Amino acid sequence: MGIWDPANECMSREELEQLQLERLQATLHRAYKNVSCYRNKFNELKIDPDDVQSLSDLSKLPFTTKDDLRLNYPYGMFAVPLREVVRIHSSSGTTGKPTVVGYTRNDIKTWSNLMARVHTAAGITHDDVVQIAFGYGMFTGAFGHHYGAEIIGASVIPMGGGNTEKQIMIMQDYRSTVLVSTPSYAITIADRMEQLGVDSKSLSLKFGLFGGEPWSESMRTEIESRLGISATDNYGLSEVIGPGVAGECEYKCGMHIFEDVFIPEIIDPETCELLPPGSVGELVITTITKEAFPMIRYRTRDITSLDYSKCDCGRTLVRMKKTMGRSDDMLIIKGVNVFPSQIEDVLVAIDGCEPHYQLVIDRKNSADFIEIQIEVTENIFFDEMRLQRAFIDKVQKKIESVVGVSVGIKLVEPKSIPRFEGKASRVIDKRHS
Ligand code: DLL
Repeated sequence: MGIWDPANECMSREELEQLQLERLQATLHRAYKNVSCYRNKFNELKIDPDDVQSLSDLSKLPFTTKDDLRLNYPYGMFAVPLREVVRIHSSSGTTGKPTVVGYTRNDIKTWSNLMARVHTAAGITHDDVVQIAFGYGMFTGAFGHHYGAEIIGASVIPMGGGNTEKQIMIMQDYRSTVLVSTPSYAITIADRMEQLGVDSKSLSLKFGLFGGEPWSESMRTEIESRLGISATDNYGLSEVIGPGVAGECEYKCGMHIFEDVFIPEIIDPETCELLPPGSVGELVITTITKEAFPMIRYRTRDITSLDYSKCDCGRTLVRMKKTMGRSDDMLIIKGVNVFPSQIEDVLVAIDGCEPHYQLVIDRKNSADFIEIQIEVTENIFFDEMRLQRAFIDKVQKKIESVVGVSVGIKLVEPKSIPRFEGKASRVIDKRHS
């Protein structure tokens, strides 16, 4: 498969590090000069941008967090005057004010180029018809994918999120070859197709580019077989650029991070210490080419690890593993750390479980208790009690062996768990209500 930007995606590590250092130094100077939040933080630690003489000096710099963005709402983190900003997006904060991000004309070019890399790595070419099923609006997902697909010359259908039946009709009539959405929406579409009696083989669909939320390998297998496509993962976040930070190639062995534009680090989320290559921890990203909204050591809260080994696709860029989820989504059940994605991975692989589930956390006799509500296929739901009991036992044992805490299982009727058109929200925590 092709590589969109071989000069930047296949550099030797030595060349790449030299480029990163030059770009980092330029970014630090610009941020220090133009953004008071960075200037104040650097001054407090008595750090001058000139103190960064090597990439390893990056670890001396302070982190940037979502709180910094909130405190500087709306435009305080911008490094250019508003007249140079051509686009504003914001992230979907669940509490308080959203965070606002800006792009100059050059930033939009950078973003489009990054997204062209994501699409090319996933196998998309100018012959494809790309149906974007993300909401166009403040969310960065739709615009980013739209620009990338358009730049490589594919035919873009800006369908937007939701309206599942229409999505399917457009897929049939316009012969879409690529679906871009969240993985959970891909499942919603597959379900609806099944209900409508639409066979995926009758469609022209070949590829799915999914991102915006964690999803397990089992979910990938499920989506690939139900939609008859090759599904790749792509990652990003609005604070850093939107989608386009990293994407999988055809080998699907981690998402290549575009290191000529972003420097990734992995830290221990508790101690904030930098961890050695290969360790699992929180991803921290520094942008090194962005003009309007440079981010220095932004704490993403996403838990992953980095793999520097060679990839057969020819890209020399480091790969990040599928994220386990965000450190703030991690559940602490009886003192044990549990990621919803671990539970999903087990569930989706079990025959008879639908990929629709909800985790309800509560306190029972003053101890944490997690109940997993799982939608099951019709035949299991209506099976006799004895068989249902055996099924529950099997699921319970499998999950407990993976997460290491006891869990309760409740089978629920087909189609009773909410479906998602955007990012899924599967955890109901009743402990503090
Ligand atoms: O979700 C950007 C995006 C859109 C990426 C479409 C990929 C596709 P935000 O709304 O700011 O931006 O949310 C960012 O979503 O910190 C992760 O926790 C999560 N996330 C995004 N992509 C993935 C992924 C967009 N592939 C937050 N796997 C991030 C796991 C993901 N989590």
